[in-house]
Amino acid sequence: MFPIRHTASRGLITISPLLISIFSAGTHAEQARQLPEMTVEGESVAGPAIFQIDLEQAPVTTPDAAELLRRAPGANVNRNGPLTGIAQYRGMYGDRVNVQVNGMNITTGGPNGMDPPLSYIPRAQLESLEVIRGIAPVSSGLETIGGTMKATARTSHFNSGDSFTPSADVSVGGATVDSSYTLGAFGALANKNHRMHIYGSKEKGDDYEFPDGKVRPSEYDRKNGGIGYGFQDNGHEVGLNYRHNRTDDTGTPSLPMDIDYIDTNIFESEYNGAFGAYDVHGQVFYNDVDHKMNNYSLRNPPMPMMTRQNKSSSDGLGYRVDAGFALGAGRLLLGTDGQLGKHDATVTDPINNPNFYVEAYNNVKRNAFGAFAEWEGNIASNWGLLLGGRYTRVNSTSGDVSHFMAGMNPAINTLQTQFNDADKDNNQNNFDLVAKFDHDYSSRLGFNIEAGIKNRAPSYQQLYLWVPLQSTNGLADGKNYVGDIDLNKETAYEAGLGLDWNTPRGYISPRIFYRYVDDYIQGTPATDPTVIMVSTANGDPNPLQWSNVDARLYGIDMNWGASLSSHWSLDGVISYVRGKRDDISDNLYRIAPLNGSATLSYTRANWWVGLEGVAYARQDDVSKTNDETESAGYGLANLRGGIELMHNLAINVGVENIFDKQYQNHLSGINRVADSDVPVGERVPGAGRNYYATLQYRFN
Ligand SMILES: [Cu+2]
Repeated sequence: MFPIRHTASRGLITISPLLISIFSAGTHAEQARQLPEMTVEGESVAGPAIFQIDLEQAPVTTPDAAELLRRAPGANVNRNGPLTGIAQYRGMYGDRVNVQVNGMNITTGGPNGMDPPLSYIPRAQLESLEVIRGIAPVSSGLETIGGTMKATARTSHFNSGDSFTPSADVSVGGATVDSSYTLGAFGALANKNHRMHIYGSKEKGDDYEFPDGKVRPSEYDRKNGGIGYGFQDNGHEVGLNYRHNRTDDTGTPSLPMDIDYIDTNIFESEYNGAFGAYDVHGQVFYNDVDHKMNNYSLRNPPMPMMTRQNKSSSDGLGYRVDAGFALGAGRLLLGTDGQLGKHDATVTDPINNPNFYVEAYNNVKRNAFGAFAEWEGNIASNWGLLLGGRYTRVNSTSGDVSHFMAGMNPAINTLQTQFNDADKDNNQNNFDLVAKFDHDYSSRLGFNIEAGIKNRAPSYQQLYLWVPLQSTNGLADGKNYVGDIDLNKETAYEAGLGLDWNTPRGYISPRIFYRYVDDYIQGTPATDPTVIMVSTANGDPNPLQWSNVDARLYGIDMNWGASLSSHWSLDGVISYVRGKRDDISDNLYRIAPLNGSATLSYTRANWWVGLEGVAYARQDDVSKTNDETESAGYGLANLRGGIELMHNLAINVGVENIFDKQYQNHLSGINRVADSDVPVGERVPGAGRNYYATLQYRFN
């Protein structure tokens, strides 16, 4: 996202400094600097519609930005590897959550979710990470059934003068638990008309330690960088940005293979400007991904002759044009957007069998086109309304596939022929509706109520996986899956209630929600004997097939805090969600258990210290269908601190998991690697005691 978005008037409402200081948990120096820029898109009156994660409290050495989601109410992360964090919000994850990077939807390249959107902004380059609370406005994305999150990378900003002023930022960090280091650098040059910047980061870590040994493979190696330019004159601004990501050997112990490399180019362009009473915004972006993964570079294959490699490539083109203008006691935003994605993936065996190949996906296309209208304003004194409607058309199709065994193996031949003879088009019409009411009961108490209908068309894996494989966008349940070309879209009916109570001494913002999902897409036991035969030969006699079922998700999440004295404060987050099938008696898979965290902070002008407690309850509401195992609860303690040594030099230090506790987070996957200190079939344990330090130098 380009900086003009922070000041443009298209539906952005600056919230009061009081609310900002209340809802941003920490009150650290870094954050205080960012406060004046903060705006809220969405609700207008009572409470924070967006939860902005406090980056200052979290170490720069955490390589994966998705890890920070645990700090937002209702949010969490499904972890399959150190750089492979899949965003979860209120029990939905993967394609269901609209995760935007600089306002873009990245067309990711890993058919098993190895490069989720947040993997494209390394922690060291992250400027902000926001979670829209509750039902996401229809303007926030094409498909937002599971909510919207926004990650924004550092960028350059215009200043007020004619002469160019430089600014720079360098950070260095290290952590003991995985012997890792992080390097980040950002430089910018700007005047009132031009701005330009260049940036880069590198992170490298070894297999991390837990109290009983090491998790193998959990090493990582990522380089990410780019350049950007912006021009503004007379109220019009254009921005351009190019980013390149190169991930090399990185473990994903919960998946059948590890990352060999991920090579991604991202091109962004954006326009903002005013035409009379109309604020116009447009963006066009493109990305391509070249990706290889295998089961022999970082681990031993399950059997010596079973070496496998998967090469995949994807590219995506996205656009958006919207215009906002005053209408009644509010503003109307009209827009159109689109996302065109293409995917290919082929499994080979370059080590033991050069003839081996399976086209898992060939020339798969998923094109979404949308249009929306959203009005936001006051409908009475102390009553605010956001009302939006959207239509999105999603067209998916696939090319023909082939398998090297089709000529010899009648079962594979049957599956291949069935798929190639089928009409592979799947077209969906999604109508979304959202209404959010806000009521200011008093200056300290506000209520909100919201309802929405949201849709999601099936993902390409759910439609076009024709041969039983573990290709599920990172479910990591160890099951073979096949798709179904005739899947219907999912439709969620959701309602939520919340209140925001703020006083100078404390605040609390609970939200409760209930969501019924008609035609929820879930793997159910495959019944086609040919599928079962091929899957059995492939190691899983009980494959699943993507199907439309029904589901319910409900829960409560909140942030809260208390100001204990002028220097002491206590802030926390609690999240609870329950996910159930509605057609049979079963639970949804990989749902975060009840969890919470609280930080006791002591803050002075130039330094702060925080003692953080994190607690997860046991999860015994597990999915029988996905053979999900239960997990035990646990508690962790972390100690963090920061100091500004000089005006421009800051040091952050900390120790995480102080008591070196052995624990397994429910959302970390099941270990599939034999040559690890974790038994195969056990949930991957969390990291042991970790000391970290980062040093950041800013020049501006
Ligand atoms: Cu992959």
